[in-house]
Amino acid sequence: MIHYDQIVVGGGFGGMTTLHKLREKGFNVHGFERGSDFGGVWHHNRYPGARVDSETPVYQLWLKEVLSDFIFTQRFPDWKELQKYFKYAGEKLKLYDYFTMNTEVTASHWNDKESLWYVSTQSNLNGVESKFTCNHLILCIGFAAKKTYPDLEGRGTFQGTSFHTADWPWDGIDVKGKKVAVIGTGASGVQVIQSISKEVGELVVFQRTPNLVLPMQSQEADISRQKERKEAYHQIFNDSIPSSFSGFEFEPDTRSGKDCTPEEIKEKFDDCWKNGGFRFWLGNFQDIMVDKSTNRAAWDYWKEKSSVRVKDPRKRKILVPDEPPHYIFTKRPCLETTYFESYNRENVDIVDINTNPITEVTENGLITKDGSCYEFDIIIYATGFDAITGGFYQMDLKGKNGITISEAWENGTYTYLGMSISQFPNLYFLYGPQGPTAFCNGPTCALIQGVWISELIDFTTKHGFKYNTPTIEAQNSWRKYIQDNANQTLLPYTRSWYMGANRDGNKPRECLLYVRGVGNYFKDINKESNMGYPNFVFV
Ligand code: N01
Repeated sequence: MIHYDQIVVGGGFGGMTTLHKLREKGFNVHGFERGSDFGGVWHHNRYPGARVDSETPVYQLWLKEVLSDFIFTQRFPDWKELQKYFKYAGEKLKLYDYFTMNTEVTASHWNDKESLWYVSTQSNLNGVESKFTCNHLILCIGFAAKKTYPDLEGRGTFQGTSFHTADWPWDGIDVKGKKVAVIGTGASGVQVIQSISKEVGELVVFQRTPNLVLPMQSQEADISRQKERKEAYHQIFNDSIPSSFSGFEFEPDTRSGKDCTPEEIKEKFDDCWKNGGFRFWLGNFQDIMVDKSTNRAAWDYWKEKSSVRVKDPRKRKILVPDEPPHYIFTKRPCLETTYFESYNRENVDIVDINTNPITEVTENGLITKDGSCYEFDIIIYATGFDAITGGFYQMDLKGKNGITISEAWENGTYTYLGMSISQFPNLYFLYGPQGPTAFCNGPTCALIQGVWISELIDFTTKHGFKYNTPTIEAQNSWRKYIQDNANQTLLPYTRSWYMGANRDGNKPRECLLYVRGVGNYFKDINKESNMGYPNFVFV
């Protein structure tokens, strides 16, 4: 059986960064990626209109070796440009030699006697199963590793074509003139809808919750500025982490909306709206997700801006209701360009499945509670993911004494620093539960967590320890810290994937994210390492 010092699972930003950092330290590290290439979610999410909501240049690997050549042509690159970028970065960093593609990690079991992880894999090409051992296991599986479908009667009986947005057929699908259903209006749904509405014959959108979408505004990348700043990127990025809230090049306004005059509020909102991207959310007043009056002012502004864009009063009421469906930003907004205008087309309709749920999938289409039968050629499930923790549950992951992750998290999610779990020695993860994750530019998280993990591994190895594991006490207080901070925000009021509450089932409702911002997170984790890891046991 082949042995590695470390195995990295996943070849997106997290896996590429971490493997690169471990290799720099001279370890014998190997990675497995279930897709056929690097990219993680950007390998799998290739539906029409898929493009990232985070801006370049910060949305790229923060590794100096790959910061000077690649020029992004789009401010918010689409999946094609991102796939090109990942290929470039994989080649430049010589990562292809260290990753096995098309390979799913099917099980990872800790062996107490040998202090090793036994990792089982299966090839997606020929089904061949293999086993490996390693000292340390790093899960870089992202927060969207497990797709979810609605639990609908007859879902398998549909005779047309149906698929999840994260499984868009590789050779594309011709929607021209077809009758198409989209179920779900999260980021994936919004992008698909605005993209295919012009091509399809008929489109019916089944919406549970209106998406409080934000304007992308300019899509042009500032290429000359990119070129000018290339050499300084590494410094710019590294200098900005310790004070940044979300890893972007803009910061929340340090004022509280509740202390501002209506004129000041309007001026701020206008500015955020005009400049686009996530500014209306993450560059807005610092109390936007905390104070109900500031939050309400943002909703009122959003509603005024959005409602004028939908002509049909019935459709408008579904898309832009009179009252907020939830506190704005307590669900993840997404960026749009022509989302509302799509509904002004005669071939596009919308059904509010909150009041009139889908009751059945038939051979020909869908039936809703009021008895309406809809016939389709294609049903697109834009129904999202068992986010953040789903990827852990779907792996056969066993720690000390054979404990499963479901057993370890039976009473809620417990981690230390959003990177390790106490009964799972030498196991680490990035961009997952109880880290900044959804409130952090992905590559920023990949860098700060990847570096931190590689240093802990280095420390463990250099001191001749077989393994490290955080104490249960440290884990309990980290969980409390996460929940206490989240409880000061408006997040717990809303059923969202941030709260593990976007799907049916018995996942505990709890905030799964670190809400104090990247800068504070950076300080918290570095406090632990600078003090010599006092909350870890080393054996
Ligand atoms: O998934 P979602 P997504 N019956 O969970 C609905 C990132 N991302 O793939 O809101 C009927 O957001 C559900 O309704 P509700 C980004 O972080 C980024 O769109 O739960 N409907 C919702 O409308 C994003 O947030 C980018 O009431 C059901 C939709 O399906 C995250 O990935 C692009 C249902 C799911 O929306 C996930 O986005 C794409 C059911 N049983 C994704 N279950 C960019 O950067 C769920 N829904 C651009």
